[in-house]
Amino acid sequence: MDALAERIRSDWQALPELAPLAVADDLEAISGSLDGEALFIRNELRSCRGLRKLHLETARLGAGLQILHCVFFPDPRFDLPVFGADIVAGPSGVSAAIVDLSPVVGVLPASIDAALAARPVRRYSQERELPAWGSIFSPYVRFVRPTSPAEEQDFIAEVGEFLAVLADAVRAAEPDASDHPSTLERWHGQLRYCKQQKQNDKTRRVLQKAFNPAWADRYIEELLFDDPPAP
Ligand code: BLA
Repeated sequence: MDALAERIRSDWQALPELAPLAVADDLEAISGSLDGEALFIRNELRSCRGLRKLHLETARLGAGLQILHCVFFPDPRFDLPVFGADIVAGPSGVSAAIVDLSPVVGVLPASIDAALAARPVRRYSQERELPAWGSIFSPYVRFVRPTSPAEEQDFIAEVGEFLAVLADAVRAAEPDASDHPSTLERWHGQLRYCKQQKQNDKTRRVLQKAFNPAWADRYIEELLFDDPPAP
């Protein structure tokens, strides 16, 4: 978890015009307790040229559960995919590790598709099945349960590869006008991405249990998958 968070933080430093993005005071560092166990969530937000919101959440919920959640949402004026990663670890190790560059208009931009296709193929002993709402992900999505330190390192390397492909695309991308039909189509695609992610009951249940249902709903609606503002 810590190695991956460091990897993401160092990779986003290289993005053009990286700037802090405001996060509500009560959502930046959240602590609470559940059955006497400490809960802690840290949220880091940035923006850069081409990406409207870069979000890294690191959470420790009780002694058992550690979560890394990361989404980079594109500025809809740019033809860029959504970067997403989610790692969930329990006392017995990482149970879910997922990373993707997800298209917002059905298919990935051709140069990104080609770059992802050209990556070395990595195999994991336990590949996992995507839930139905996972139709938003690209054909290159990785969803695995790493079962050894070597597989964990492989997964971190893969996240680095996805981020490198995105960083190249960010540097090359030129914006369309705010009222361009492609911009509007990509904005609608991002709304759909957020709507699908909100169907992940596992995220909602964990947050509801650790905090309370109203707080969990607000957290999901306002920070994790808030609707993108109209371009
Ligand atoms: C699964 N997400 C999970 C699980 C938990 C969370 C507990 C179940 C773990 C397992 O099946 O082994 C919990 N994830 C959280 C919480 C946060 C979080 C509390 O991010 C708080 C911030 N989820 C995302 C993003 C992706 C994602 C960005 O937030 C992908 C890009 C994917 N998480 C994802 C998927 C599953 C998952 C696909 C498996 C869901 C399933 O099998 O039904």
